[in-house]
Amino acid sequence: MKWDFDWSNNPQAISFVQNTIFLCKPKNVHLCEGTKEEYASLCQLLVNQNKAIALKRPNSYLFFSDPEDVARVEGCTYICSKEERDAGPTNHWVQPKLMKKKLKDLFSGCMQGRTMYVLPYCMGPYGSDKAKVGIEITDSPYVVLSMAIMTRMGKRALQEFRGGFFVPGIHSVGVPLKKGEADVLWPCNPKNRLIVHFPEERSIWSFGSGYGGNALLGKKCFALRIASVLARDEGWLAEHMLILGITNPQGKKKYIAAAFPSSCGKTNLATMTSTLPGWKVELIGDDIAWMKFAKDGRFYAINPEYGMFGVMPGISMRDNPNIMHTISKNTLFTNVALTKDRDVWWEGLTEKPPLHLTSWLGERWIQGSKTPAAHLNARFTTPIRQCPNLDPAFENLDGVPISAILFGGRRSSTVPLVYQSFNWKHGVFLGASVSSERTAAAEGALGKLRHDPFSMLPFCGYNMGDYFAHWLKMGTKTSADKLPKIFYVNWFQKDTNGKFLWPGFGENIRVLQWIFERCDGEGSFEKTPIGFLPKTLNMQGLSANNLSKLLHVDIPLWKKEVQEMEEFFAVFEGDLPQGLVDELRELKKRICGS
Ligand code: GTP
Ligand code: SPV
Ligand code: MN
Repeated sequence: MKWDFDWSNNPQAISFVQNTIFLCKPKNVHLCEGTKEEYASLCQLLVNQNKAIALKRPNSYLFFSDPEDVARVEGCTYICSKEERDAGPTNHWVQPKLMKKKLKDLFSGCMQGRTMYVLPYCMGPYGSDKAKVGIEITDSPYVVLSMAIMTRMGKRALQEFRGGFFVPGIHSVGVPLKKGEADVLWPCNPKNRLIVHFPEERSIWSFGSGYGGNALLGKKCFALRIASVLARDEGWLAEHMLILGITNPQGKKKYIAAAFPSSCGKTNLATMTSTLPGWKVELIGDDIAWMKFAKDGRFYAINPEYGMFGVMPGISMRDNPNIMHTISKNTLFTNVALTKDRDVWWEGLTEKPPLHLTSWLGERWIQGSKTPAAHLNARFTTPIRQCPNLDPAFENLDGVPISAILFGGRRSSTVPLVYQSFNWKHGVFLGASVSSERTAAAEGALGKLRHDPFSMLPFCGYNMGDYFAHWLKMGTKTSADKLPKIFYVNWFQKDTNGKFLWPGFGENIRVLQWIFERCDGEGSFEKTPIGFLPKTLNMQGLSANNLSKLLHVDIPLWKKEVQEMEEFFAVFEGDLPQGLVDELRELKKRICGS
């Protein structure tokens, strides 16, 4: 085989590629350079095979996935640490040797008749000592295009390998082709799906799915599951968090990180247009943050990604003009509907759908149809640099200093619009106690309440009890005034008719203003059993009718909440750090009086 550029500075990379060729037996091997021409020719190939539809938007394409391959599959996701205890009670675990054997059987010859693509990529800005590199090997050209947008992928990334550490990831759709056998439009192998992480080896194996977090290995698999293990070992944090910059009317700026579970508002908050005059929000990241202490004792965060893989339904010019601009070109759409004039449509884009559409199932769809035209987890994949509110510090090598950390979930009752933790330890408890109604971002029953600590339940690469302890420990490494302040938010309370009580989106700036002020020790607040609540918010230009409901702490509901938490935390048995045991006991005392 001819190597069209130099990998010789990393012998491990070469043997990883060679071993994978030997195992998977592809028809061709393509080492990705990451050029525009390469991208264009892959798009053309997919259009020629009817796997992609060229859209009216410049350089944009639509894909329909197999109806059985539409979201992350947490039931098939494994953390195969050497010891079962290190995967913890919230991860699936199989003994690594057994899992390796199973994987070798599955991957053996799995790329027959297909091209194997080798993607070197960098998570984080080139030259940053916070950045880390990986190689994804995949037999899905859709994955190549997506990774080309989501990461810094190609020849340039190889320079960052510096002869050393990289995360190897092997991905296959799991559908070998016999000689002359025709391919299907979205190959996948739902019966044999496995998304496997070997934390000690820092390696990833993914089989059978071509969708999102299952297949774009730089994202959840590397930047969260493997990186959380690296972060534990090296003393930093890899989190499922957006990062945004917020500037007040006087021109003072702060950075905020926020962890909300999948499909609970990270992309929309990080890209929002403020409705309050003079306040501005700018985007650093919409899904993942890597945070480290700097010499000045503060946390600095980078966004390891280079694109956004965002939820499509609900995005509109009214609620999110920045995203609408971002996706106007160079964007991949998956599982949205197709209009007659080769554009895309999804529920929420316009009040009324067009008369005729092709649904995400590839079927004729007419106005009034009972099933949605776009899948609930339909997504856009778009270059983050196209976002009009991108922060000038986006590629700062050291990252940006974090003043506040927000936790939150989708809760139709109980949890008020916003409250502040008493201190770091109580804040870690708030993170650990996040629960949220389930969304379409992963398989499972929609709307069902589940605990999702730090919004990391599906993404923590080790024992979550140890993860809580790691967070508590981070709070002891600097003085309290340098630690980010911790808050809990909930945009999703509903009235008895099921209508949202809070308008959300750009109006969330009112909550961010209070948070901004609290970081400076300002802003009105009162102490309640659950934390500090605002006495009021800046409601200029908006009806304050619902505000008292939104900021109410309902004690009977909180009694139930405490009971729920006790049941959930019991799962960790002896692995739950004492600090959290204490916090839960104190909360119970404040709520129940005993
Ligand atoms: P992942 O990419 O899965 O991690 O999701 P995310 O956390 O980035 O969520 P995203 O911003 O894409 O929002 C998901 C859904 O929540 C969309 O349907 C949005 O319309 C809706 N949403 C986001 N922000 C708000 C808000 O402030 N209020 C309400 N009511 N809905 C919101
Ligand atoms: C999430 O589910 O949190 C996502 C989408 O961001 S995926 O990349 O598919 O995991
Ligand atoms: Mn996410």
